[in-house]
Amino acid sequence: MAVNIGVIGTGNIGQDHIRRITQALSGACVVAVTDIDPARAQKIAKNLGGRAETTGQNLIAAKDVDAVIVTSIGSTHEEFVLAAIAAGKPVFCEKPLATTAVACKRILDAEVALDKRLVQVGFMRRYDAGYRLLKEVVTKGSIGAPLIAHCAHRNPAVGDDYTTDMAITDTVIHEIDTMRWLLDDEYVSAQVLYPKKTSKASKHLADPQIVLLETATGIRIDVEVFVNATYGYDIQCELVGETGVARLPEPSNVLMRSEAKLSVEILTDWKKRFIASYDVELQEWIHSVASDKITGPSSWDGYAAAVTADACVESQKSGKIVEIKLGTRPALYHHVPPPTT
Ligand code: NAD
Ligand code: ISE
Repeated sequence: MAVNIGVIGTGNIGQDHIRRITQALSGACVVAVTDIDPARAQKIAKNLGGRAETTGQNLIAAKDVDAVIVTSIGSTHEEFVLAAIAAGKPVFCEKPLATTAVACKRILDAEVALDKRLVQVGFMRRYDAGYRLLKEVVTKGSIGAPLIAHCAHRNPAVGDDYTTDMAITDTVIHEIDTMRWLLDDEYVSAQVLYPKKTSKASKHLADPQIVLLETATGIRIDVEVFVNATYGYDIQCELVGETGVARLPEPSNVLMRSEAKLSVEILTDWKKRFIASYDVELQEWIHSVASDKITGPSSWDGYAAAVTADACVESQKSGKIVEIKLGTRPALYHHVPPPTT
C-alpha cells in the first residue's frame, strides 16, 4: 500500500521532492501540502490533485497523512518535527534538523522518550554514488588509515540575504555530516579562518572561509567554503591515507574536443549535482516508512552536526579553536550503521 505523505513548505526543494515522489519514485503519494504562502500551497495542491492544509500542525494531525516531509525554512523545523514525533508519525526533515544544538537536543529527547526512531534528516550526500565509493575505499582500508581530508564546497553565487554564519549552518553542514559518516569518527574541535575576501560577495558576507575540523582519532579536515565562486557548483573531497590518496569522482559529463580545447562542462545547480542522491535518499526513506524501520541519518546525526556548526559559528566570531563535546549517544542510535551501499 502506498505511503501517504504530507509536505510542509512548498518552496525550492519542497517542490523538487514533490516532483520526485510523484514522477520518479514508487510506493508513495503526496496527499497534502502546506505553506505559509497559501496561494503557493494551493497551486501545488491543485496540480497534484491533493489538498492544501492551512498550517503545518493541521497537516501533521490529518488522519490520511501517514508520514511528513519538512521542507520549510530551517527556523521552523523544530516545531514541525516535534509535532510529528508527538503524533507518532515518521518525519523526513531537510537539513538542518534545527538551527541550534539546543533545539536539536529537544528533538533527540522527544524521540528517545518514545524509544522509537521516527526522524530522518536530509543529509543526501550519504546516498551519493561517489561518496559511497569513497566510503568503500575507507572501509576496505584501500588507502590505509585516513590522515587528512581536503574538501571544497563552492556555489556560483548567493543572494543578499545569505549571511556569514549561513556558510556554516546552511552550506558546510553538508561536509560536517558527510565527513563524520565517511570517516566514522567524531569531531573534537573546530576553527574558522578568513582568507582574502572576494570582491563578488556582498558587503556583510565573509567569503570565502576555511573551516578546520579535528576528529577524535586525530584526522584533520579542511573545508573551503566559497559561495560566490562564480564559475559553477563544485564539490571536492580528497582523502589522504597512510598508503594512498582517494578523490571524490567528478560528476560524469561529456568530454568535448572543440575550438582547440579539451573541456568538460561544470554543473551550476546543486539540484542537478545531487539529483540521483535525493532520489535514492527519498526512495529508501519511503521503503523504511513502509516497513516501519527508519535507518537513514538520525536525530543524533542532526544533533552532532548542529553541535559542530555551533562551534564553527563561535569560532567565526572569536577566531579561536573551539572544543566540541557531544555527550553520550543514546542507545536508540547505537546499532544503526549508516547506509553504505
Ligand atoms: P525556500 O525558501 O525556497 O522554501 C521554503 C518554503 O517554506 C517557502 O515556500 C516558505 O514560504 C515556506 N515556509 C516558511 N515558513 C513556513 C511555515 N511556518 N509553514 C509552512 N511553510 C513555511 O527554501 P528551500 O531552498 O526550499 O530550503 C528549504 C529547506 O531545505 C531549508 O532547510 C534548506 O536548508 C533545505 N535545503 C536542503 C538542500 C539539500 O541539499 N539537502 C538543498 C536546498 C535546501
Ligand atoms: C543549500 O541549502 C544546500 O543545501 C546546497 O546543497 C548547498 O550547496 C547550498 O550551499 C545551500 O545553500
